[in-house]
Amino acid sequence: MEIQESNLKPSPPLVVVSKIEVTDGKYKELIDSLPKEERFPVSLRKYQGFWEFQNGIPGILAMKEDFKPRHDDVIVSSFPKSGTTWLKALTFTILHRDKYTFSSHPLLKLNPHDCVPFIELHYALKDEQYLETLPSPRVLGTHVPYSLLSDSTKTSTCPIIYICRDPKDVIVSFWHMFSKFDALMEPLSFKQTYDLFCESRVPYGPVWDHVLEYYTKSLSSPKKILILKYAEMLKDPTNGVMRIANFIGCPFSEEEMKSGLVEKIAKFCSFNELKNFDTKRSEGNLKNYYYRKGIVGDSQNYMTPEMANKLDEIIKEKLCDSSSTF
Ligand code: PAP
Repeated sequence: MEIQESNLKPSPPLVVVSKIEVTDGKYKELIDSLPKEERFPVSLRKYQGFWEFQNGIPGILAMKEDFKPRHDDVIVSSFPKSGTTWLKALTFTILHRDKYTFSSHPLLKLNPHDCVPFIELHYALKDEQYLETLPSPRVLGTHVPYSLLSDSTKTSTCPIIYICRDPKDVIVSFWHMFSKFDALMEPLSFKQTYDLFCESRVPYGPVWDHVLEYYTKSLSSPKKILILKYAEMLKDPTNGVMRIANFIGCPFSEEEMKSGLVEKIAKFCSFNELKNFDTKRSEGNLKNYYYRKGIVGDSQNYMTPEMANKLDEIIKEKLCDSSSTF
């Protein structure tokens, strides 16, 4: 079944969960008992090793308890600012390539986050029923670490694609995005953001544990979790498109390959194209924050060599060299 644009809800930025009032008494006592971080502009609490928006925790807990994927769902996951929007666009386009032509594609009119909603966001908004209204096969997104996914998600056969990116570039992207939310929260300086990252005290952090959990699980369950690296994807997007298609069980036929479809999808979901679609449909709109530069190594323009080295050392130590090349 085709996705009807009129049935899709525009996806608010995930940061709105930080403003949801927690009225649900069910989780209040637990949340109040968790370690708190107040230096981030919105209160964070540490739950099972990860810092989360205090007001987003009920959504994460409800999702963990309740969410049951369909057998043909595809889940895309990431630490924020690691290439989520790109991965959503690619996976959606690859999975639904028989349904839409490029000239009348939903991504021309909708942001990838509208086509591929965040599961925990809809739980946080108490609107999880919305996910049930989406036709199969669904592509669904999450920023939640592997350990906080529901048991059904972990034991189901539905594939999980995880994208990771050099944390130094993640920090820069993260800082730019949060600076744009000055109407919602007091912006931090770059140095303050960097320091909080080094201390792991940022939403969904520590970033290294987030990566490590999915990475470790992918080693024991390579059919369940595919790890993609932002820098590799940027270098060879065509290869990335084929890897995603193979992993989710819809490899390209010879005919499709010959017609150049793989390259066409890579181009359709490239930074310039997605940004262009976004600019056309939402002039000056908040959503422009999803597309900034889309490059590797922008951290060099923000961090001194000492700052970069310190972070590289932390990453090396925390990842035990297991996936230290992003
Ligand atoms: P989210 O967590 O808010 O969803 P996410 O999409 O993970 O953000 O990351 C945004 C980054 O991906 C931005 O990086 P930058 O700030 O360093 O520029 C954005 O520019 C980049 N990005 C978005 N789309 C693409 C794309 N098609 N190709 C490469 N990079 C992209």
